[in-house]
Amino acid sequence: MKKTTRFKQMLQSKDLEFICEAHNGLSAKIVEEAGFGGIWGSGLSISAAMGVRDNNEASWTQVLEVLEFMADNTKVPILLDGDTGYGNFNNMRRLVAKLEQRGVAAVCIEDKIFPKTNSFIKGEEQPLADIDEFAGKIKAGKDAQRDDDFCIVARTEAFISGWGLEEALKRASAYHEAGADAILCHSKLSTPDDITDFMKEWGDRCPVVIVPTMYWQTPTQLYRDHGISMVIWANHMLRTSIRAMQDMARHLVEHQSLAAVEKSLPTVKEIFRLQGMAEYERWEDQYLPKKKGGRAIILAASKGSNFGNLTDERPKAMLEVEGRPVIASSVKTLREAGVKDITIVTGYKPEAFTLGTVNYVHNADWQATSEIGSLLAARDKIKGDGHLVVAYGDVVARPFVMDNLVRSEAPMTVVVDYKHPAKKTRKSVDWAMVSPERVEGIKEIDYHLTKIDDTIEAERASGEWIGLLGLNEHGIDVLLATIAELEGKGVAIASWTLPQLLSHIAETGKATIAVQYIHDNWLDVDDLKDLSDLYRF
Ligand code: SPV
Ligand code: MG
Repeated sequence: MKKTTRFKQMLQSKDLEFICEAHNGLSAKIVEEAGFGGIWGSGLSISAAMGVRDNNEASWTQVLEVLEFMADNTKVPILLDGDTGYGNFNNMRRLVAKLEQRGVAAVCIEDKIFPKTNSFIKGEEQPLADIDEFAGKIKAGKDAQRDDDFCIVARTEAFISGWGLEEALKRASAYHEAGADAILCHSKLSTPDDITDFMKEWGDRCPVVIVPTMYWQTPTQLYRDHGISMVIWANHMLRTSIRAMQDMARHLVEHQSLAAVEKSLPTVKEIFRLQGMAEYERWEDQYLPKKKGGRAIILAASKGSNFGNLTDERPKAMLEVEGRPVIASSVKTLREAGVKDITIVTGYKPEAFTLGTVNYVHNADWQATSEIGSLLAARDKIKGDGHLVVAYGDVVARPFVMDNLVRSEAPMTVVVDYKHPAKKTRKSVDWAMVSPERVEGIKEIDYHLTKIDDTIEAERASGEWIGLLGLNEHGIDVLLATIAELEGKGVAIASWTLPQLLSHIAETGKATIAVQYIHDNWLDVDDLKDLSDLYRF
């Protein structure tokens, strides 16, 4: 049902209806969630929340901006307190048009002079509008509305300004005749006498709305008994929040601690809920490209043999450059590529690993086993949704390298540097043999790995495997099946290296291992020179 139709129904229903003040998108949501069927866009509260007076200090378009947030954030109708209509008949026409465009169901205008002052401030001193002029304004508004159900509530301030019942009735009749959908009869008395006097004479000529801010002690049944249509709780969200904020601010100044108050507060999660984060997350799932790098296993069991006593207390993956462990760079790059579930396999000095946001698995047999032994220590993490990255703990690559790897569609993918110079200090290099032979400048060729071997001569190799392997769900199945098959044959698979296993898979044709070529943009940390390179990386 349209908000306008709903509001009109509320006005016209036989039941006494209640709407409650809100002054921004959040309070509007809170009012709606509490169960109110409608919202009062209070001029007093909206201006106060802006830090200005209820004297039309905020421009009408500024008020409109607030109303738009309120309407966007709720499904129940909003009755805007439109003050005097912010000008004459012409301003009223434009106001109604804009309110309809922004999803506001109804507007209430009061018979005072622009710029107005709040009714509870020197009410007697505020001149009333000329009756005919105000009736013309109502007509103009009714003629401007495009939606038949948009409502205009005409508010008379006859009691507020001290004119009394006769004037109130005269004005209400004129406004009703001009087309107003309801009359708001306002009073500043602490008793409901103005209202009950009015209702006795007015009868059921058209719906009557009241604002019992001052006669707050009146039992609600009295309004029913007098045939009132709608009650507006006009400022109670604002006043509640003022008290809560004052108390909290004073407490924090005084105690400089959250300890005594935290438990009394809504959680930060509750803020997120009110902001509709659940909806955002559904949209994220629907519209953001799915990052495939679901999980990563980083093999970091080895000590590192070229660092002398630097590795007495920690493995090379935990050596620090500028206060940051080597492996933290890999973790950061993985995260940036969307890989959230990261497991580090430790061996040597597991207690040295202090990164907080990753999982750890320990390969207790790290000295007797090799890379596959470490990988199998994290066996539970191999299978799962989406992509798996297997990385050496001492390899650092630029984010785009990792990004391309997790986006690969191939069952298995390795990253190969096509001309990384073999470093003299290193005992072995994982030379990759790739087919077909690389053609400079052409990207569309599907290169695949035939072998990784550290015994062939550099000149024969297509490049160097940099220690990054990506697998999709099919690739993971092949990897696990291959391991199971080898274990079944009694092969001591735990002592195999990753290159051995990848070569076996390539050679037996169990899966095609795609090659992503890069040049530079990565390094592995084998010695002190590498560490200083990482400093500049
Ligand atoms: C408002 O809420 O801004 C009103 C009601 O106009 S009153 O403050 O009672 O005038
Ligand atoms: Mg007001």
